[in-house]
Amino acid sequence: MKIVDLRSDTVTKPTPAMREAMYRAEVGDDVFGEDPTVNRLQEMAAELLGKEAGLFVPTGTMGNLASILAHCQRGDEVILGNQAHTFFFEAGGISALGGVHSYEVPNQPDGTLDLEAIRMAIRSDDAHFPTSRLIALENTHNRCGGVVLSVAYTQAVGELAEEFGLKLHIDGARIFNAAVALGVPARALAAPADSLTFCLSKGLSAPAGSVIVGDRDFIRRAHRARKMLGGGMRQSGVLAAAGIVALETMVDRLAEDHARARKLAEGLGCIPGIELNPAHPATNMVFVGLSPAIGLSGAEAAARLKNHGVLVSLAGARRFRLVTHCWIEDVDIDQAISAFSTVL
Ligand code: TLP
Repeated sequence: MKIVDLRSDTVTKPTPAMREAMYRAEVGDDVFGEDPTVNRLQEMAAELLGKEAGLFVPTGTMGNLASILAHCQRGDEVILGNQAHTFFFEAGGISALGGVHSYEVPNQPDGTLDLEAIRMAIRSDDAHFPTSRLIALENTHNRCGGVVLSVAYTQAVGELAEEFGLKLHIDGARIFNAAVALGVPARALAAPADSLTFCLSKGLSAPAGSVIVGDRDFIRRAHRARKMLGGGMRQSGVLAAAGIVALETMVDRLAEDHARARKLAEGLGCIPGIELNPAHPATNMVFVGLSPAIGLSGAEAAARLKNHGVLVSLAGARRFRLVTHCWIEDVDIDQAISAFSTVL
């Protein structure tokens, strides 16, 4: 039986072209800035996102953390969504390691933070308060359903940040999914931000790695933070080579993942007991709820789906997340729909 792994797009493996490029990669000591392949990836990333410079980091988590450390001092505050990956899933690193305080603003269902709520969260200059330093957005927004923040919204937040002398960081782990879904260049989504992290290891299918982009001075500080966090990887051109292939060959095809996510949602929507948000999927994620009529817990349903070769991740007691990616084909979508239909 074929295993249809819809737990995440992080399960994607390097393509044959990536393995070939990894084998052939020219390398050097990247902590000295001497790995030509890493340097090429960083330049490509900066160019694509319309920023001065880039920095290759091992993970999206380190990319967000190094960016926040490069923007903030201890006791500074970052305003971010209460559903943000950085708030939820990054082990509290910004406060544990950076002494950075978080101010959580409720994410709206469309992944945005209400502009007025951000404005209210910005502290006045008072010794009682932490110092507001940074606003962080997430695009696409994972826990809000893989939804996309528009260029106009991002610009509005950028203007607000500027009005109060704050910086704007974007967790753009899946920024290329957002760009493809909106039909805009990724640089348009990055333009209002001072920094952005994107991942090569998710829908773009590289084995590991993320890139931070921003201006040269910011990247210099992020480079120091990366070293401090233990992320100076030496001959990491072997990994960067796969990242270059990812950027060259895997971006446009993300539209196929989005189309398959829609097909999956359509099929699941016909099964009694399944609850879906009719406005979704916006990109490659389908969140599925179980109606009270279904007498199984989420964990029980997931275990039964696994017996039918379909892997999903739990996103709540009775909620799953299903993520399409380049290793998922049309027949796999059919297998997933029929497994749900049998199990429920
Ligand atoms: N997200 C993973 C899990 O951690 C939930 C996933 O399967 O989706 N930002 C966003 C928006 C992310 O979704 C993720 C990973 C990260 C950052 C962290 O990236 P990594 O895993 O490379 O540290």
